[in-house]
Amino acid sequence: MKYDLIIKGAEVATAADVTRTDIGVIDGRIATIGLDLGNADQTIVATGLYALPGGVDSHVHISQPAGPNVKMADDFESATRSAAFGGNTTVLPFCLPEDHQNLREAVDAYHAKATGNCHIDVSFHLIVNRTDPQTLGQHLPALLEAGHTSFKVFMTYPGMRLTDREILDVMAVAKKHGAMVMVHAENEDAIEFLREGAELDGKTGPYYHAATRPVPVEREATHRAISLAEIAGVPLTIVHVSNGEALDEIRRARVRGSRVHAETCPQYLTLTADDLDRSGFEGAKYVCSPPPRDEENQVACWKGLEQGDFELYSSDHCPFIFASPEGKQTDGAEQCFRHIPNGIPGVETRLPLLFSEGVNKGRIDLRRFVALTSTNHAKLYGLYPKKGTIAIGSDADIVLWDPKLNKTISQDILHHGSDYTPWEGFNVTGWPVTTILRGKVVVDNGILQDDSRHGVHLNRNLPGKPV
Ligand code: DUC
Ligand code: ZN
Ligand code: ZN
Repeated sequence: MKYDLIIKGAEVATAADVTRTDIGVIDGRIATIGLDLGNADQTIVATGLYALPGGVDSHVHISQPAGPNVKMADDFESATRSAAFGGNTTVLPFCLPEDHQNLREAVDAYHAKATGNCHIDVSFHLIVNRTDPQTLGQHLPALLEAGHTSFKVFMTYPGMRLTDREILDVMAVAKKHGAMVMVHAENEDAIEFLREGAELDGKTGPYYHAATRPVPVEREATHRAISLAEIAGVPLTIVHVSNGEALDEIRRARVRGSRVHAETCPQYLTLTADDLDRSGFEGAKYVCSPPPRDEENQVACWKGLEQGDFELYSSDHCPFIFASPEGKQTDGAEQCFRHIPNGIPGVETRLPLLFSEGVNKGRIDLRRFVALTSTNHAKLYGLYPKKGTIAIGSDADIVLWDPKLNKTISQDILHHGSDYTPWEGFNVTGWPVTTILRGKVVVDNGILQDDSRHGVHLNRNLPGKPV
């Protein structure tokens, strides 16, 4: 057999095994896994490296409308470039309808933004922020059938949040079509109560973003979301879980027999609310929702990863420029935290942070790293086994990983559209050196190889079960 590409000499890791073997690629797919493969047009010698399934980051925000006069720092070109440098080959951004758009028009507009601009593959989750009969009766079912098999609902943010009844109505559509409901679990009324109190007391700096979204706000909403899903009879995914009490709600639900999936993010493992208390307006760089907590909750989230409670580890990449009136310094933000755009960049640093803090520190093994960063995302969101593994017939989406490469994370070495990283100065060991999408090298040793932007949109199957 003549291969287009052979990767030789790597330790090949999947969610199940780590084996020293070679990989032969034909027409963008893995054709053979074994030794002595013979000839290829291109051979990459990867001795001393791991070959991992390309990262699948199932929670990113790209070119998402973010309010009047605020602009997200990444478009599809810059976000997918940054993701590729970070060892990812697929990202799943959220499609949020603007006020004048219905859900179908919003998806069309996202396709127009993404087409021809992606360095890696993408697939859109939907955000359901309206529950009128046309949305629930026509647009959502048609889009689910067309392969957008997951959507997110919000329990916070005026204009986005749904009532309990609305969430139930949306869940009923998910049930009919077998789709996955993702929930942003924070109690908006409780937040507004606390926010008004903070404002009256003159507590308006970035830190009070965290103080007015304390753990019970998330714990209560997590419990309620799970209860609603039990009532509607659907599985659900709680995204960006930040603390031990919310995770306890998920554990208890599973003991009851509920199918609840859970995601956490690097910010809940490595940052704390004290970061929002940095001097001047620096704390705004760390404003995201839910906010980073304290060290005790970091430990609880690490335990959740170690024990297998979290199936997903995503970036929640939601980038804004710090030094811009269209970003973190938008009108009114320096006067009150209420106006600071929520979100931080992180698609490029997700994998190195978990490898360094998780694998190198003995908290998780390499197979679990692969499951948390790639395989489970592909399984849960209907992309497996095309994505998320190294197996015969799968897309040849492979990241070559140098487990010994030491880097200090810094804005200078990243490729996102934001002007800062929350992990400035954070030291990591383990870094992606080559990212391969469907058999083509996209990034090699810090250089974008091929700017022809081969990424495509993927229609997805129905959700499967993570490992
Ligand atoms: N929710 C997200 O999922 N991402 C960023 C901000 C938010 O509230
Ligand atoms: Zn969210
Ligand atoms: Zn998010």
